[in-house]
Amino acid sequence: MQGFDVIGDVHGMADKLHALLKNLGYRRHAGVWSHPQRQALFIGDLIDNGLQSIETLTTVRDMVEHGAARAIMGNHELNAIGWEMRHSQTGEPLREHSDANLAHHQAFLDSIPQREDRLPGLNWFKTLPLYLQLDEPGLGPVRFVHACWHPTSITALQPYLNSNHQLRDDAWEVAFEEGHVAFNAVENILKGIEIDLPNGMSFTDHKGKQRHSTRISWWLKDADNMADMVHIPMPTQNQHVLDALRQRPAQQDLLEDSCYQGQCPVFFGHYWLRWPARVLNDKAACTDYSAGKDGPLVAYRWSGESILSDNNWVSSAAS
Ligand SMILES: [Mn+2]
Repeated sequence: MQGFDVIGDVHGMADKLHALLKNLGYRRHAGVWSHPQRQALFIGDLIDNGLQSIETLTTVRDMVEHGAARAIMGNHELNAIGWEMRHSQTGEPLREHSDANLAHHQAFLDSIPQREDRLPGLNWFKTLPLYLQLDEPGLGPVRFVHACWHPTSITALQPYLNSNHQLRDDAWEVAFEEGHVAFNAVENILKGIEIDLPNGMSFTDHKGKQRHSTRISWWLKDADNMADMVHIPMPTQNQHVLDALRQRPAQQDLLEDSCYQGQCPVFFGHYWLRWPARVLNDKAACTDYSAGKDGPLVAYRWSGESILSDNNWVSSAAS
């Protein structure tokens, strides 16, 4: 094994997935994509947005079952499970069937309209680890998580996980119970850490909604001010917020608790970055370049290097 090809959020775009696998040198044998020396690693969010859910799940699941790939859970797999599962006491779906939640999940429901046809995929999602920490011979230590490597949350989650870092069968209800320690920890690692903006500040998101809290750029090694620490979309429209945050010193306790202090590389997806791909620093790389919309599907080809490099990106676009 020479390394992992860390593949970003596929979001139901099977054509991009197959183009990327081809560009990475994977070939189809008896219906299953594989590489003689490498393993693919899917960083979560296989579904929603695109309409090729069945093709995507077939490709990825076959690869995982034949040892050609590994996969971890994204927030969209988690939400898909919560959409179908019912609470043992109340009988309500674990994830509310609100209009907003439905809108996020519609493409998956449309591509597999019958519930009984969705169940095998959903049962497979339940087996996905919430994160992975690997140390393969010849490669060295490396970490994978969908949105945020947050040691405090990973520690808090331990009672709810089995030894393969899968959520235990009896932990699903609390993982969807707002305010519960398991809920908070799952939110942090699968959706990213959010902080409230100070003094009632808000920004406009891509749907025109005013938001009073924002994701933090947890991969930062250091930050001078609060503008450096937060992940605010559409910087030109939200310049006033960034200017105000720039006047505030970085919160040191937040840097220490939430920003990545690890010595080994960490890979994640989730943040809808824009091509061209670049590593965020020498230990952190996000592989989500918006394949779920108009971006390419992207992989970082990791071969054991402890310092990440922009020479190792491969995309689904014509090579
Ligand atoms: Mn995501």
